[in-house]
Amino acid sequence: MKVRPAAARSSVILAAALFPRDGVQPDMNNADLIVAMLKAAGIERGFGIPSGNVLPLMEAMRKGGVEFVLTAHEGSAGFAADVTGRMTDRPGLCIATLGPGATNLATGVGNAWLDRSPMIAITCNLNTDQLGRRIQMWIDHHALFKPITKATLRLEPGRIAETVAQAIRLAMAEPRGPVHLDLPEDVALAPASESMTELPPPSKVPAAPDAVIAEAGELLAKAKRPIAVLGSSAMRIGHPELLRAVIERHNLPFATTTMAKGLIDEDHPLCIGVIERSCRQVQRKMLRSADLIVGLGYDTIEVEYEAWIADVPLLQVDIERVDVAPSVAVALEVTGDIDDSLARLAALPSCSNDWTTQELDQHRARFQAALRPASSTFTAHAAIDAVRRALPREGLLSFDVGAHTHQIASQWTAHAPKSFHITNGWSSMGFGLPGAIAAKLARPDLPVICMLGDGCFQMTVGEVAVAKRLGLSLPVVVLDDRWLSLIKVKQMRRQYPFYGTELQEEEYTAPPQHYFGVPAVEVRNPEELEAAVRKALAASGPTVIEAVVDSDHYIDTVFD
Ligand SMILES: Cc1ncc(C[n+]2csc(CCOP(=O)(O)OP(=O)(O)O)c2C)c(N)n1
Ligand SMILES: [Mg+2]
Repeated sequence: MKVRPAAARSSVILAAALFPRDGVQPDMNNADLIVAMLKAAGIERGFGIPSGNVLPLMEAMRKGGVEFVLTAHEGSAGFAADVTGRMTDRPGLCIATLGPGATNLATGVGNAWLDRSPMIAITCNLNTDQLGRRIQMWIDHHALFKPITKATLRLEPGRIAETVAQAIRLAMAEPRGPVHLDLPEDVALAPASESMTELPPPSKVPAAPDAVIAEAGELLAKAKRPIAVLGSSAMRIGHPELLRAVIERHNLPFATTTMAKGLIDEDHPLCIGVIERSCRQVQRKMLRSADLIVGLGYDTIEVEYEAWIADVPLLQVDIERVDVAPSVAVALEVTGDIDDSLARLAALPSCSNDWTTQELDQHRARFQAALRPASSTFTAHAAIDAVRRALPREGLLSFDVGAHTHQIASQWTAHAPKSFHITNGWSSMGFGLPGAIAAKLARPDLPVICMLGDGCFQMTVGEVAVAKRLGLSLPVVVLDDRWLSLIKVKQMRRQYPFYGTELQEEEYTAPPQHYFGVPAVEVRNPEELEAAVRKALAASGPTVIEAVVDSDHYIDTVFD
């Protein structure tokens, strides 16, 4: 591995990140000062693509010990920064040049905006006196980033340290998200005229009132068939074990959204699986048999409540008020710091209900069977199971957006927080491979796999060269089904003819021997796939494994 070991993984890093009051060397320029402040906040690397305008910042990174990771596309740099933010509990960093660099980067920045990951996105611009003129590549970055960031700030001489400190604090404040900084080249190169600034800890969401917690307890006590649904806000809590404490205290069967998988080990006997993915009707029927839905950190960005809740009353526990259609029966909202709310819910007298172990076991078995229609061919669902078998329990998966997402989300058993990486708010193709690279950089000690559809692979294939350059052991499993299958399924459901969704007309033959020097192998059955993944996990670099699958069963399982 050519990567530096990850730093201590504490969620209180920012609180502890006290900058020296006078950490500015006499020969420091503003780019050096920016890097010194990012480093003091615990940021170890940034992803991006350079231009001449970026070079002063990159040079400062080289000297200042913040690694610059060259990606194949700025969108990937954004996705990688997003996953770094999720994994490390400090802002992920991404960097791009002006104009087209900035617009490419925006795809990854949008991911952090809707999926709520802490991020600092820096664009390196022309000299100050050129801004706003008709000059090659220039556009208004602040207008571009305004709708997809918490703030878009200018880095100005004399205000560099306070602006970076403000950006970090804002990115880390709940709800977390991206902050954009624009750095004109002359500002980067000018001598630093300030001291470093002390960074106060991020603001905390106020606790929910006692009376509301008590009322929530009454609702739980009354319910005979409550079901909890964990969502993506819960991914950012400081103590995920509190989720389990609440679930077990009140004997609550629990489902999750796609992004919340693994927050409680899905082997738990109260786990009923993921909602709104493959075979969602099986899950909807179960959810609608409840007499109370308890949303724990449920963020409607993944899926609106009204899509599945029908008339079951909702008890929502989150950091902010819920966004629902008028049809949703909101019984109570517990709005406040989630760790705090969970701790207090877990301390209430234990509630009992009518669920039986047998009923939950039967449900899980029915759901898992429905996801795997019988077939004599090498199905996508068999490929996903083979990958799960090959990845050790503690391993991490990063995957992509397509019909395979629905199938993976429903089939996969996630065992731990931060082990299952996907975008479901932004839902952008192209997330999987840069996400896997970032996950492996953040946790080089753990096995990581990337799984993605052939359409997503075509979009981001250049990133395998990045994994190779970094010396990352990374199996990249491509589900070769020759279609943008998710859109093909939608065409079928709407009775449109197939048009513009076929990736390749003829059957896949053997892949090329390598992509940019990364070895490629072909597999045609689950046994070959499992063996290839195990071998790739033991390799010192990435391996592309092309699983030639028959995904016809998606029409039975996806968007049912
Ligand atoms: C950037 C972006 N463009 C388009 C889409 C719409 N879209 C969602 S899934 C998908 C097809 C993905 O194809 P593939 O990677 O082969 O996965 P499959 O559906 O075949 O499993 C498309 C085009 C999207 N989500 N993101
Ligand atoms: Mg496909």
